[in-house]
Amino acid sequence: MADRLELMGVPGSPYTRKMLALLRYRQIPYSVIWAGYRVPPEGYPRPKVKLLPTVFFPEADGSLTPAVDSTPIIRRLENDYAGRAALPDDPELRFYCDLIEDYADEWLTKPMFHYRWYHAPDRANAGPMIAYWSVNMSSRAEADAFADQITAAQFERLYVVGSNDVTAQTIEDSYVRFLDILDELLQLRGYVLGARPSAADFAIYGQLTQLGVVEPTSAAIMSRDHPRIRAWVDLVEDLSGLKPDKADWFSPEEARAALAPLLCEIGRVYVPFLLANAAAAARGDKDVSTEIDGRAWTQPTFPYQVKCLASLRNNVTSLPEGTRREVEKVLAKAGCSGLCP
Ligand SMILES: N[C@@H](CCC(=O)N[C@@H](CS)C(=O)NCC(=O)O)C(=O)O
Repeated sequence: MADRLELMGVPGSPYTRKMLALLRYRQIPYSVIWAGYRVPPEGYPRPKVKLLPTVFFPEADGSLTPAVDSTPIIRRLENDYAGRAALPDDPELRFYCDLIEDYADEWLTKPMFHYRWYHAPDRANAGPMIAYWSVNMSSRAEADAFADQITAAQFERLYVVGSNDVTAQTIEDSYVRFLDILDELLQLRGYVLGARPSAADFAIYGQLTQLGVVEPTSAAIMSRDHPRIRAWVDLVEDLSGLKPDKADWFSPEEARAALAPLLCEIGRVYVPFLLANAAAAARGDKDVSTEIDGRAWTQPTFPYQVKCLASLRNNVTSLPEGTRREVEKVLAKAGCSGLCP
């Protein structure tokens, strides 16, 4: 099977779904192994950090190297496989692509995890789903026992993404505003950066495969108010037949106008979080305590998201001079100046 890329993941993992949709769009042959680290497949190496999806890259000597973290994996695949790029060449578009992908991976996953475990009807739905995604032939009693265990553990872990009784409204409002903005954006040319999908679309899609389909509360909001987005989630699942063209990307001018509302939303919730998280980490604080969207926000400090901020700032400084000036103006208007070093 060395001519196919193997990856391990579960249907309830937004990052697994992000990766699968990207592989299908890019027409990269793959085999998915539906499994997680609770019952890992025999004979496959384990990565240092056990996250899903895990992609097993074949080496020249026939061995497999496990890799996690969808963002660098997507960049490696852009180098390894030609054509049907998911990253735009234009440096300004590429900057927006990286930023929106990061927001989807790191912020939208807060609504995703919150809706999965915060409200009782959503918890009651998610527990058995996780049990059966993981071991589909379990007896009902075994599945229920596992569901109770995972539900109790995940409910206790809601604080890790910042979900609590004070932030619940902030998180849910941000989901609703995001859907309003995405609905308008998709209406323009079908995808976030024009008439062809990018890593930003696949990152959003991954989170929405859960928020819009699995979690009853957030899925009902999407179906009721944004049927366009609910339909988009089904379409983006398999874009293997789309024929992208270079001219399908927005021009930088089009992108600035089209993306302004989304960038403002990123400036409203995600940038303040990134800045507070990095400041807390720099002080050696184990918790972030700040205000987001007019309400108190508390959660444990996240070292990974300190790296996200550094990487976004590095993207700004690496832009060609003229582009950097334009991007800095766009970011200032959107309340994202914190991303400018
Ligand atoms: N930044 C990573 C995040 C991956 C991630 O957090 N995966 C979750 C599932 S969606 C995970 O593996 N959690 C631990 C587990 O399920 O055992 C990515 O983009 O791939």
